[in-house]
Amino acid sequence: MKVDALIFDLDGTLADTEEGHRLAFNLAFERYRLGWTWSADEYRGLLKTTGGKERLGAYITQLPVSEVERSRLLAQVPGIHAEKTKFYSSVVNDGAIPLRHGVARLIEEARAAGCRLALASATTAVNVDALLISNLGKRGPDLFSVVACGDQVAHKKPAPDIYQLALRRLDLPSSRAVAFEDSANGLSAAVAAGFWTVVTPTYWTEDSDFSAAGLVLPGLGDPAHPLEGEPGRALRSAPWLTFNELLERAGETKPSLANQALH
Ligand code: XBP
Ligand code: MG
Repeated sequence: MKVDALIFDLDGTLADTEEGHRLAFNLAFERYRLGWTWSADEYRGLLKTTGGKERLGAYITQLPVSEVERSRLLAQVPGIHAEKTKFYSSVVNDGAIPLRHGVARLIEEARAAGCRLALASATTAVNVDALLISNLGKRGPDLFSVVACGDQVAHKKPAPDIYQLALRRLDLPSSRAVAFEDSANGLSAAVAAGFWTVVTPTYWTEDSDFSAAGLVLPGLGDPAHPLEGEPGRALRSAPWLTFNELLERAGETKPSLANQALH
């Protein structure tokens, strides 16, 4: 399989961002004097809804309040979310959220091989630039030929829309690209768009069904952070996922024959 592009999800895949999002939501709740605080446990459950605004809406919908109060709260979602995004992007701009191990390495290997890069994320556009610039320098965003994100599509993951948008903008069929995800919703979206997908779960997403993935790994790994038990468990050539092994694996297995790495 010729791979002309790698398409990365952002939150959880490029970087482990959800603790930052959770703290930013709680700061926005304080600013709005809502009396809400999302614990890590509660937030893990809320993450089943993709999209911060949609997540807030789902949370309000289940609150034991009158319909009048519910409508009042729902009308505040855009404002609360905008406040949250301000808090979140300042945390990212302070460099508090690094890329996951192996992401920069694989991006470099792909670029050296002439393979394009794209992003397909539910997160708000300003968060994308903040993360790429804080981790890859001011030219970070330029490394990505396409950034499909946030409200550019009506239906967020698990709908395939954001991946289909990225493909249209890349002018590629899904058979010429590989997707990278961290969550069940993200994997469903990528598979529905026809991708062979690598999944690297995080604490926030690990208890999910990833059987439709082409490859499941605890991370991408790199020489300074080799994957335990690799090569030999899920990988063949190195203790991290190399671009060359990615090409080999993407060309071989159908998603239903996924090789699951033991965690
Ligand atoms: C993950 C999401 C996002 C973030 C929060 O997106 O669902 O909503 O949790 O960001 P992905 P916003 O995994 O597709 O990158 O509050 O800006 O939505
Ligand atoms: Mg994600």
